[in-house]
Amino acid sequence: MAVGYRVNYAITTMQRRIWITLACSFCLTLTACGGNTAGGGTSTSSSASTGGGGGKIYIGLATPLSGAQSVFGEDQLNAAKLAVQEANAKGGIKGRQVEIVEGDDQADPKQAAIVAQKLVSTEGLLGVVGHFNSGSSIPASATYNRADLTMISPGSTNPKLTGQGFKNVFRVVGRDDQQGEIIGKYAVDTLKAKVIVVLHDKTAYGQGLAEFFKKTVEAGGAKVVYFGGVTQGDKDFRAVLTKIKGLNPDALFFGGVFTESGLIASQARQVGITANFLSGDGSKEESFIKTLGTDTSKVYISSVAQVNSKDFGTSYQKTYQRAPGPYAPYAYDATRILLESIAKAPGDALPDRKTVMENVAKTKDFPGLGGPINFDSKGDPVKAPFQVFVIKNGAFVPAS
Ligand code: ABU
Repeated sequence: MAVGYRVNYAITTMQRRIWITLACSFCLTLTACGGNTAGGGTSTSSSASTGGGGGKIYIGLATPLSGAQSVFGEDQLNAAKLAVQEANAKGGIKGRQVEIVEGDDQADPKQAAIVAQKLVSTEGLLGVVGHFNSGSSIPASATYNRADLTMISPGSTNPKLTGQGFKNVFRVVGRDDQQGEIIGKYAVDTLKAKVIVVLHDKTAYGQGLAEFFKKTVEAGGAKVVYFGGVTQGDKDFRAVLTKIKGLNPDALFFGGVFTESGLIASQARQVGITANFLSGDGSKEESFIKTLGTDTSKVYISSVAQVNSKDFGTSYQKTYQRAPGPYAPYAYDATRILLESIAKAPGDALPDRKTVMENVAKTKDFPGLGGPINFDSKGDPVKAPFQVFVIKNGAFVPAS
């Protein structure tokens, strides 16, 4: 069935991963899900390869697999594995089994650059699903670009990613200029916010989304009375929140991920801020709700549109004994698009990396879980909606 490996190589028997320590500072792993490990998978050749590593096909999955955001990465890995297992069960691609080469970027731009270099150097690797964080995808994309290696991000939403003119870069989610507009309009049009505070985590994603949100609410007539950054990893935001309380805002927006947003939302309540709390897709994670506690009123989170695919949900639940997270369907679709683009090459021979990239660009009405997927000339999906969620009975549900 599906096979894969993690380069930087550590393997647990239980997870059937072979871990070979190459360097302690990064982690790419080859996950074996029933097949052999790939000989030659650590080749330093950056040339496009046909059938390196024993006639298998290798694709990369680059995402945070350890660290605070690993919940996102594991979800994407699970989904990619499902797509690969399905392809392998049907005989593979051009008669070859597919393996996933996992790259753990730890949601860290520096680690992402190292992972990208390792993936580029992996012989026989024909494309990458990833990265997740915009701050990782943007620097990694230049490395992949130099090697004509396709990357399809299942979650990076910063517009800069596809604004660089790279022909190898694609994503299956929308952009933060779109998301910022949706949540910004929700703040002014639906919540009638007039005095707004905007915080962000100083990352490419968080600050970028905060800027798009600010632009939208100001265009809508609201006043942004404070715009500032906080530090990722901090746990106590009460000093800045106490200052913000004195500004008497009616809305507080945070651009960043759940690791900080849950704390900020709950500590805002603790210091007496009663304003609406808004954030983006990086906050749509169950632990945000747990951190927030019982008072989940006046909380509004924009995110990628919820994909309701019964078959995928059932298959994911059966395989992993839990429901898929918001990016699982996107990682599943990104993986299937990559595999289809490899399969499209005529004959039995495997395409080179450039051909895969060209085939991805030609994707036409790919049957994604949320509807047909097409890419524009930048590599953005033609249609990739966002929606606003609230919390009801301990779960995110679309706002009415
Ligand atoms: N889109 C939310 C989190 C991933 C990113 O950094 O874009």
